[in-house]
Amino acid sequence: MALLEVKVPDIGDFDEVTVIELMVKVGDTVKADQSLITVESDKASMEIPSSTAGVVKELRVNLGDKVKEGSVVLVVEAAGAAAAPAAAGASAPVVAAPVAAAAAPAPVAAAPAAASGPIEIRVPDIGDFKDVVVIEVMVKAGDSVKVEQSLITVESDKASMEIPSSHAGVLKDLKVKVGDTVNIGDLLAILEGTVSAAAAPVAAAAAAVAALASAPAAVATPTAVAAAVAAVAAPAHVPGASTLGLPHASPSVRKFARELGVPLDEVKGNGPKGRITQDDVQTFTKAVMSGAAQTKAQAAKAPAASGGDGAALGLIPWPKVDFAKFGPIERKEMGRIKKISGANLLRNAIMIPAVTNHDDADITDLEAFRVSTNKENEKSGVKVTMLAFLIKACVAALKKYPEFNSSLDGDAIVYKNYWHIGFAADTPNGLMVPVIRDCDKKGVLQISQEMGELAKKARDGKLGPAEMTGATFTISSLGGIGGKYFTPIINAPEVAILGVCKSTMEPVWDGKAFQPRLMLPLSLTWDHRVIDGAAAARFNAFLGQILSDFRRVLL
Ligand code: CAO
Repeated sequence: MALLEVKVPDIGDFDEVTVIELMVKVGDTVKADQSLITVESDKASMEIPSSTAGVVKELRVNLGDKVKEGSVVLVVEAAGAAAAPAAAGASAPVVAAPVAAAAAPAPVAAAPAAASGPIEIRVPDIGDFKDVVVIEVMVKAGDSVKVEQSLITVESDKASMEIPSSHAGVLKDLKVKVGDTVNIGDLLAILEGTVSAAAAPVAAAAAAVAALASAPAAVATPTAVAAAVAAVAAPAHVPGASTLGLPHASPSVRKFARELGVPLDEVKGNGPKGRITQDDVQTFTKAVMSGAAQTKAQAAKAPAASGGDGAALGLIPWPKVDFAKFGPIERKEMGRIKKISGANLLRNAIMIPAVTNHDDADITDLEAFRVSTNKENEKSGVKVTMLAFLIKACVAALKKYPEFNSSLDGDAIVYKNYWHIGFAADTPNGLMVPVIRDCDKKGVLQISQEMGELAKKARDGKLGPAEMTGATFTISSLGGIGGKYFTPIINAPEVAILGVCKSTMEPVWDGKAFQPRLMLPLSLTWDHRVIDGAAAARFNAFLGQILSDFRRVLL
């Protein structure tokens, strides 16, 4: 078996290009024409294919290496006679004819290269390529264009390249847009000419392309052609020509992203110099599919945490105000948790026909019991909180009024025979809702203990997804802070939520006299699609009865 060196083919005018991706490793079996590495200049990126089939024995390049024509990429043990250096008909970039040599007739690019007047700019000879896709348009009608300034970027499955203007002038009419496919000779743009002729380098490079195209078919591989076209598109320096805005990725990654419909400019590149790799595209796709991330297009359609622009709801646009006009400001991006919970709250606030009932519960005796229990249990380290009693009381009310422990599923109501209670926890990163499971089976002490542990985990940012899912009802307590009543937002797909505020001593009429009683304000928000107002009033009244005499929980 012969060992063959695979070398960088003729890459036109490029002195040195950088290796930005290694697509094979030692031990891999490669086919003839399979891409081995990706190289990149400031104007083009291209994949270098193998000239032979076989097994990779040695890699001679590393990421970041500079290579040029003739540099050895790797050593392959050829797979028998059949796979001797890729024969005619297949591609063979390593034997590409010297690109710059031939003095072929000047190609299509230029219409009469003279004087002023309309000038047609056409796609130069791009060899064997058919239907290359326009992936970026860098100019617009009205722009002044210089000779050699890049007009568009096109892409095949093996290379992306910029097509420059053969003339200077003012762009009158642009004939292509992103997504169009173009071929040799296609009209790209019409310029109003201002200078006399196409610049020599372009003409020379274009001639090189023509030479390549007129060479035997075997040499006109995508890579070689890409190199030649890149030579057309590779002036030493073109002010104003820019690849800015084009995501940094190899052609195959671009193609991969396009097939999946992934907006490449939204993908974070983790390759060298921030280049986007296939792994990055896959990670992005997984995140979008799992709901952990959104594309900009999705975010624009869905109401975002900050309100989106309301267009999806047919609302007038969100007011855009330059606050700095009125005084000093500081802008801070919202954290991840706030963004996620904001989007959920907005959906729930908009989509649920929610009503809130306010009521008071007399917790005088319960609070006395709580205080004495805590005294007795001082040594245990577990402090019983009012919220733990509320959870137990709510489970009793949910059992009596099962529609409060249900969810809507299309036209059906799903009643749950388990009682997992979520509680809103205020954390430095935003609101979180840990869930205590099977509260019907747990005592107040155990609930207090679990609540303390979960609240700590929430504040430390250590809650796992399983600890935040599966709730059948939620309680949001602001009792430790203050306030009288509020209107909590239902945590879909639940159908009700209880808001609790700070208890205060109030004079309560007992039929004969006013008595000082500790009253707890309750605010119950419920989904009117599932629950009626009368049921909500009964639920609150029942809850009040339990809280005023906790023995009822046992009934
Ligand atoms: N009335 C009067 N006092 C109350 C009370 C009430 N309803 N509820 C709690 N308190 C008291 C407690 O007894 C405690 O007092 P002591 O320290 O003297 O014993 C103090 O307030 C602090 O309680 P706490 O907040 O630490 O404990 P908790 O069990 O009441 O609440 C938790 C735990 C995690 C729910 C709470 O810390 C929290 O994060 N609350 C905010 C929830 C929230 O943000 N809701 C809004 C959601 S909508 O945006």
